[in-house]
Amino acid sequence: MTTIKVHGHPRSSNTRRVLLVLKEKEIPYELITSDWNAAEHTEPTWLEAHPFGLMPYLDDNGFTVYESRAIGRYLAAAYSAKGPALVPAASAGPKALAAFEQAAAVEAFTFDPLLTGILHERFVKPFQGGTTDETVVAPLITQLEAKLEGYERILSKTKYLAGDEITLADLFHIPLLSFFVPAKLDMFTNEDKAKKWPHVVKWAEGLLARESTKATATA
Ligand SMILES: N[C@@H](CCC(=O)N[C@@H](CS)C(=O)NCC(=O)O)C(=O)O
Repeated sequence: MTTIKVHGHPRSSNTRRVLLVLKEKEIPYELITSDWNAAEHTEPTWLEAHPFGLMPYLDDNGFTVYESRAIGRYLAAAYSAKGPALVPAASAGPKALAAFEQAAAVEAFTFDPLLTGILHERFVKPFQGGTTDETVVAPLITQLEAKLEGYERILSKTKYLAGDEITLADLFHIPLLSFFVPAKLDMFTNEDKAKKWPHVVKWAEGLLARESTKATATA
């Protein structure tokens, strides 16, 4: 078997999402680190595999796929016999699939945009020589905290977002959950806040303590 190649960067959260799935499923892989400063991801050969010129993409013996969440789903389907399933089996039926897809959609369309907006202000802008605009951050934090109340309603009933087994929907949160402490987001550390969503705190701490999380951490 040819080793799976991930073209991306260890500091790219979207690359990390893919590496986490590979680690969880114990699939051997090689990370081919792109030259981010030289914008290698915009070169013609890269665009052959990723038409939008972003990281990461995966090469499985000549088959290429991009978009971190699509890559995760590909790995779960192509390597279903290896490691934990991470998605409901077809035999589990449409209701199990719906539970998984709704959890995955919450991550992609609610959690990710809010965190991306906050991290853009608190990390990307200062890195690019600009300054954080806290008037942009404040409403995003308010929205995120309101969403954590929704997460609490889910996680007070089931251990993970789509039931009592971990799925891709949980794992997909890890790259941006890892930024809560460095981005000074205190929802899990401020006692008054944390007591509003104790099950979310436990879930997040559990995800951040996983071996796959530690193995893919860069700092
Ligand atoms: N939705 C895409 C997002 C990919 C993405 O934005 N990757 C970032 C790195 S984390 C990137 O390539 N940035 C380089 C750029 O914007 O030029 C995915 O999930 O793979």
